[in-house]
Amino acid sequence: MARYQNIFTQVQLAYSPEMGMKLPALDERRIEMTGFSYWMGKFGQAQIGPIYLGWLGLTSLVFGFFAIEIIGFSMLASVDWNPVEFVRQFFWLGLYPPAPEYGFTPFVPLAKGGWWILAGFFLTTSIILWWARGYRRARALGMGTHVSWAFASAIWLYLVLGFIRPFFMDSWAEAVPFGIFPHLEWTNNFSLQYGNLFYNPFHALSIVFLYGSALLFAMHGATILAVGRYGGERELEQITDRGTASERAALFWRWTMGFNATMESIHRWAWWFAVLTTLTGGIGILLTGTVVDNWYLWAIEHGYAPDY
Ligand code: 07D
Ligand code: 07D
Repeated sequence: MARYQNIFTQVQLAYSPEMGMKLPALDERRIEMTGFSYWMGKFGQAQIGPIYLGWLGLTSLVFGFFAIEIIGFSMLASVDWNPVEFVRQFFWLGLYPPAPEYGFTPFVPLAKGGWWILAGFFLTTSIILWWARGYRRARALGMGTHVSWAFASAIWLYLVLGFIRPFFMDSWAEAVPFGIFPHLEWTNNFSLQYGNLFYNPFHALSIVFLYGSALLFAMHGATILAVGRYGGERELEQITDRGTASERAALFWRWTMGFNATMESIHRWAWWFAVLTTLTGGIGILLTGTVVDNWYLWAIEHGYAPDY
């Protein structure tokens, strides 16, 4: 049997499915249906299922479906219910929040932004239920809840953009519209309106962590692949034994830059960089228009931009 396995040489098991260990917290809500897929096996495990779909997962999907329906039908209505135009113009169609005269009141006529509030409510409910699902599944497996807290950081930025900042600005009109290009236009206009986001130091921090995440992911992914021939992805033996893939991986970085992460610390680096991208981002957006009206003027005043 091939010992050095990669995407081209791997052996795919297709016998009785692996059902996982017996856990007291696992109940009948697990759907025991399983199957095998050759092509999924090229990307990850060939085995599909069993999947757990409890109430949190089910309700999350239902609310997500409501949100997508509202967004989709609003977009369809905006092209006079013409399906051909809907497909042709899809990337440019949008569902917009209420105009500034409605302030932050929840009671807005549906056609005047009420649909946006409703869709946002359903999407947010769906996302929060999905968060809770992840948290509960991790607990049921006796794991830490790191995935959930990283997801919470993304949800923080999402909530700042669509709810928390509009609340402090007392206007739904500040929130992001739904739609592919409409949300990019919002991003561009936001930067222009508040004096160029490049002068917002939290935007800069967020970029540092975003770029840092890509760099760390590239380094870590590449390092583990490079020691795949020594079984680098089988982590436990790697940590305790000498002369292993893990030790070579560490030595590679110590030789090239004089310092190396450990098997544990590299994952902490990755987690923190990803989490801090949206955490600092959310702070930067929340400060915009509430505390700072024009980042360029702010930057000149604080010696962050040159005063030409
Ligand atoms: C690869 C994992 C898979 C996830 C995907 C996203 C939807 C939305 C909705 C048709 C990395 C699925 C998308 C379900 C469909 C409708 C109504 C994750 C991966 C493939 N953006 N943004 C995109 C969202 C904001 C910005 C793409 C969401 C802010 C820029 C996609 C949110 C600002 C660019 C998308 C959100 C902003 C994009 C690819 C929420 C500032 C691009 C995303 C909930 C942060 C890029 C045409 C991707 C693009 C892009 C989704 C918020 C800026 C449609 C769901 C308001 C500058 N954004 N975005 O791959 O190609 O993520 O746009 O907050 O250039 Mg965005
Ligand atoms: C959006 C978190 C929410 C997502 C959630 C996921 C679903 C889909 C379905 C999978 C992304 C929900 C998922 C619903 C599920 C399926 C099928 C994370 C999100 C909960 N910028 N900029 C950032 C750069 C400029 C602007 C961050 C670079 C200009 C605004 C990032 C440049 C102007 C905002 C970043 C650049 C401008 C940002 C986003 C360069 C436009 C934000 C981080 C080189 C002209 C956001 C503080 C992120 C932010 C943001 C990068 C330029 C505007 C680091 C590299 C000057 C308004 N920008 N930007 O992870 O936090 O987003 O700012 O020019 O709001 Mg910027």
